[in-house]
Amino acid sequence: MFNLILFGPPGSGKGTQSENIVKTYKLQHISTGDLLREEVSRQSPLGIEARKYMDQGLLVPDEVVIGMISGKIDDMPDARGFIFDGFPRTKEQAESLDKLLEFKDTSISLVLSLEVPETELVKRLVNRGQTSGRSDDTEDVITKRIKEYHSKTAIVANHYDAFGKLVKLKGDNDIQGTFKLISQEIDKFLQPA
Ligand code: B4P
Repeated sequence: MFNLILFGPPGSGKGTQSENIVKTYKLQHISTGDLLREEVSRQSPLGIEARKYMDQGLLVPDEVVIGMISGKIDDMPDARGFIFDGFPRTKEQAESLDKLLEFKDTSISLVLSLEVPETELVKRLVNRGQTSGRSDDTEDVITKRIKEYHSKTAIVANHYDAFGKLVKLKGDNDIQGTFKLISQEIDKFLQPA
């Protein structure tokens, strides 16, 4: 099994590149952002709770997110592997993911960190906000999301770096250019399906 974490600040292209990776390598995509947005649009109790945090640019509490991921992994026992997109976002989430995978006799194979300058992140997300209708794609919420990334999420990279699993990639090329860099790293583990 090949398990990839796509890591990076908000707007670095995790969701965009996950689509390319799924098409080429046939991995199962787990995006906590997408899962949370589905709950919000269904107005489930979890979604109503999550929205309070998302609209302020804050991370949703760990226990909510970890519970969602565990169920998703269990739903796909025959997967070739998983792409974790936007998860883990805290050290606690990283430790929980490691335990969940260990329980299934597998582990994280690779962490690809998309490095993008902050001015470009803001530009991309403000741009997306003009059409996405996402309440968190406004300039003041984007600024808070980036702040939250630096205070709680950036340290997750150190956690995997200590195991020799982290690779940093330049994420401000165009979409195809960035995908080429990503493929070169995945190809060291797994051939396109
Ligand atoms: P996410 O849905 O994960 O969103 P993201 O980090 O903003 O986006 P991503 O990096 O995927 O960027 P994208 O490809 O879309 O999180 C949203 C919120 O959910 C969080 O703030 C938090 O509240 C909550 N949440 C999610 N996971 C959580 C967790 N684990 N724990 C707690 N809370 C959690 O790209 C952005 C834009 O850039 C797009 O418009 C795209 O077209 C453009 N773009 C991408 N690549 C480009 C390129 N190379 N060149 C030009 N434009 C590009």
